[in-house]
Amino acid sequence: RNLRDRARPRELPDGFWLGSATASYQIEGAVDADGRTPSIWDRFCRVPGAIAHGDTGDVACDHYRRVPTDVALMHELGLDSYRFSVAWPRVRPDGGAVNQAGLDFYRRLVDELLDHGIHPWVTLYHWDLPQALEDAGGWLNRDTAHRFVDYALATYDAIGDRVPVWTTLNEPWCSAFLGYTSGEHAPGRQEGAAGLVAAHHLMLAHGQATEALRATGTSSQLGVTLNFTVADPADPDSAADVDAARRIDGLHNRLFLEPLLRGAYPSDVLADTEALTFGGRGWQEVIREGDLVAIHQEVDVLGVNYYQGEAVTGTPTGDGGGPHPGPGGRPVFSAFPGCESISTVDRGLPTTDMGWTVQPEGLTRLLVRLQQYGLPLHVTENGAAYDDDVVEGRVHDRERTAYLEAHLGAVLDAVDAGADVRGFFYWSLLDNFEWAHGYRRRFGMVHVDYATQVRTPKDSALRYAEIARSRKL
Ligand code: PNW
Repeated sequence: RNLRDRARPRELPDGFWLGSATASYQIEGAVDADGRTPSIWDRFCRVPGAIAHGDTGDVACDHYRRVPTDVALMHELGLDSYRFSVAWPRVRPDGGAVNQAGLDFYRRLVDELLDHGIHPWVTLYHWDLPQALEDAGGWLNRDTAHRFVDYALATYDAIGDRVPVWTTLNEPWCSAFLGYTSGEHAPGRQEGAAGLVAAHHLMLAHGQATEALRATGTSSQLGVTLNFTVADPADPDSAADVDAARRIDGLHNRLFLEPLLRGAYPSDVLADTEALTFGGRGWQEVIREGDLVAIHQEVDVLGVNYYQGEAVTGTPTGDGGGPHPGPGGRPVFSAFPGCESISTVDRGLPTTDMGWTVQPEGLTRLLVRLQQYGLPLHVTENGAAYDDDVVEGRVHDRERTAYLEAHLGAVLDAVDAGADVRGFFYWSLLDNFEWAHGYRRRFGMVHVDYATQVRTPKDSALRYAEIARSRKL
C-alpha cells in the first residue's frame, strides 16, 4: 500500500465481528459463590512467589456480580461480539456432578448479551482446571480429557445453540508448557517433557469434546483457539539460528496445528523430542493408537491469539538455559523442552509493559500462513499492557491506541492478501488478573479501579467504539 492509500480510511469487511475478550478466572471473582470449588489457579495463587505481589483472583473485577452493567458497557462501546470463558469448577465443582447454580450464571450472561445484540463466543477451557482433577494428575492424566467431555456437554446443555461459536481450549501451549514445563502458570509443575504429555492430553480433550458436541447435531460453529509466535532467525544466514527458529515454530505452533488440523504430529518435532522422557519412559509412549484420529476433528473456525514476534538464536548465549526469576520471584524454567540453548535476541523494536515486542506485520504474515489450513480465522486475542492512570475521568493511552490501530491494520492487510479473517477480539475488555503478573499489568480497553470497581473506558476504547460505529479504520 502506498502512502496515498494509507491516508484513506479502510473499511472493515462485511460481517466482520469487532469485539473484546476476557477469561473467567481473570475477571469473575466470587470464587466461593453458588457452589464453585477451587481451581488450580486458586491453589497456585497461594504458592509463595508464584504471583507478583501475592495477588489472587478472589475478587478480580467482581464481574460475577456486575454482569448487567458490564454488558451494558460493551453495548455502549458498540461491540458486536464478546468472547468469554466458562469456569469448569462452577459447572462441575471438583470435576464431579453438574451444578445448576453455576450454569445459571452463564445463562444470565448469555441472556444479557443476546438482549443487547452481542454475539456470545464461548471458550470452554481458559485454564481454570478444578483442583480436584489436578490432584488426580491433571493434564498428565489421560482421564482428564474424558472429564472435559462431560463438562463440555453439561455446559452445552445449558446454553447450547444460543451461542453461535464454541471453542474448546484457549492456548493449549500455555496450559501445557507454562503449567507443566516452565512452571510460570498453574499448576506450577516443572517437569521438562511433562509439557508434551499435557499437550497431547489437551488435544485429546479438544478432539473428544468436539466429536461429542458435533454429535448433538448443533448448529453452532465449533473450533479451538491457539496462541502463536512468529519466530524469525536472528541471523538468516546462520544455520544455527534458522534451526532455532524451526524448533521454536515447531513446539509453539506446529505441535498443535498439525495434529488438530491435519491429524499428524510434525515429524521434525517428533524427531527433536524423541529422547525426552516422562516418568522414566519416552514421552511419545503416551500417544496411543487412534489418538490422532480422535484429535483430528472437523472444526469450523480457528481462533488466533497473537501478541508478538521474536528473533531467535541457536548460538548459546552463556546463560545455560537455567531457571530465572518469574514474575512473582519464584524461579521458572524454559518453556521449550530440549531447546534450553535457544534464546531470543533484542532487535530494538518497541516493547509493551510485558516486555513483548510490538510487531504488527508479524500478525499479517501469521494470518496469511494460517490460511493454508483452509478455515475461517478469527483473531481471538490481541492487545497490549501499558500502565495507565485515570486523570480527570480520562485515560490517555496513546500507546495502546496505536497498538490497536496498527494490529487492526495488519489484519486488513492479511484480508487484502487473501486471508479469510472474520473478526477481531481485543484483549481485553477490562484490566484484570494478568496471571503470574497479578494486577500490575493492565491489558484493558476499560480501566478498572480495583478499590472501587469503577470502570473508565480508556481513549483506546473510545477509538475502538468509533471504528465499530463507522466500520472504518
Ligand atoms: C494470553 N507467553 O496469555 C491469555 O489467553 C490471556 O488470558 C492473557 O491475559 C493474555 O494472553 C495476555 O498475557 C498468554 O508467555 C500468557 O507467551 C503468556 C504467554 C502467552 C499468552
